[in-house]
Amino acid sequence: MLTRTMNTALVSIVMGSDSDLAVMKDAAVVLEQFGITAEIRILSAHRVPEHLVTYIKDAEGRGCKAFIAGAGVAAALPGTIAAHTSLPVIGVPLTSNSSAAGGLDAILSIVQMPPGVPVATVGLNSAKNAGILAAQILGAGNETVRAAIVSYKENMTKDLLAKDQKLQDIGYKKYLEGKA
Ligand code: RP5
Repeated sequence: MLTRTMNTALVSIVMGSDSDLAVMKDAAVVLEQFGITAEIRILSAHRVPEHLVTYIKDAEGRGCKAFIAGAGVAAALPGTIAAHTSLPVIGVPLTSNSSAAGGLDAILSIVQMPPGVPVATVGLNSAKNAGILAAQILGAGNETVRAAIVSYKENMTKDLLAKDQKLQDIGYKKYLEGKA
């Protein structure tokens, strides 16, 4: 577990709307597994721009080390955060009921940043990967977190190999029946 003081979240998870929360909570879940403290906020770059900028500075001042930002449609949130901080920003493009492009609008809004203002963009709705990437960034300077990530990856390997073994043992028909 990383050390923390009161009100210190090492990772800030921000989203543009509460309609994003069902997906974005995946980042919080995986960070919790790694023992990393996170806080979750709803702060749209378009709807509450001044509040967002105030929050970014506040989070930095309290010891935040990385931002994860999820948004749909004209997804300005990750880029706006990146414009206001020197900390790493991970962007999560989200599908949204308002999207006429199935989430492609958000992908393009988030991924194509101008030189000098990068946002590390994960896949559509991939908040879990955003959480893992944030942990890997923090783990580069913290052996405890790094060990937790190594253990997570080892378990993933074991799980996959066990599935392959089961497939060899029972064949694809029974395997699929078991999944149904
Ligand atoms: C974006 O607009 C949000 O990130 C959300 O994905 C999308 C739609 O927001 P709501 O209309 O559901 O609040 O800013």
